[in-house]
Amino acid sequence: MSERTLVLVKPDGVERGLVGEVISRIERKGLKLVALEMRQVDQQLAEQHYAEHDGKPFFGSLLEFITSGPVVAAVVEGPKAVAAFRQIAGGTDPVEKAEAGSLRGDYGLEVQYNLVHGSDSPESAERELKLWFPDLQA
Ligand code: IDP
Repeated sequence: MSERTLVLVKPDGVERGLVGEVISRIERKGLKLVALEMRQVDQQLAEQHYAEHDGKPFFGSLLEFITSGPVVAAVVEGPKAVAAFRQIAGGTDPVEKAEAGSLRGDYGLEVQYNLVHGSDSPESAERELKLWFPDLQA
C-alpha cells in the first residue's frame, strides 16, 4: 500500500546547501524518489499552493519567501509516505515544535524559514501533486 507526497526544499534550504541532506534522509528512511526538479516558483503557483493560508497575517511574507529563489520539488513514494516525511521534517516551528533529529529540529530556527514542505495529508498530497506535477503518471 504505497502513497505519494509532495516534498519541497524551500529557498532557504536550497540557499544553505541542504538539498543533499534532505534527499539523503528521504532515501535512508526507505522512501523512493519518483520525480525531482529544481524550480522557480511564480506568484500564481505560490498562491495556489498556500491557498489555505490566504488571509493569515503571514500569508504575504510566505509568498514572498517561497518565490524568493529556486526550490527543489520532489515526489516521494512509499508506505505512509505523507506521515513518514512529516516525521523526517519535524514540526512547523523548528525550535518550539520540531524534535532534534528532524530536519527542522536540526537545521532551523525560525518558523517561516523552516527548510522543507511536506503535504499534511493524503488529500493535500493529491491536490499538491496535481498542481506541481500535472503530467506525472500514477
Ligand atoms: P507545515 O509547513 O508544517 O505544514 P503550515 O501550518 O501549513 O505548516 O504553514 C505553512 C508554512 O507557512 C510553514 O511551513 C511556514 O513556512 C509558514 N508559517 C507557518 N506559520 C507561520 C507563522 O506563524 N509565521 C510565519 N510563517 C509561518
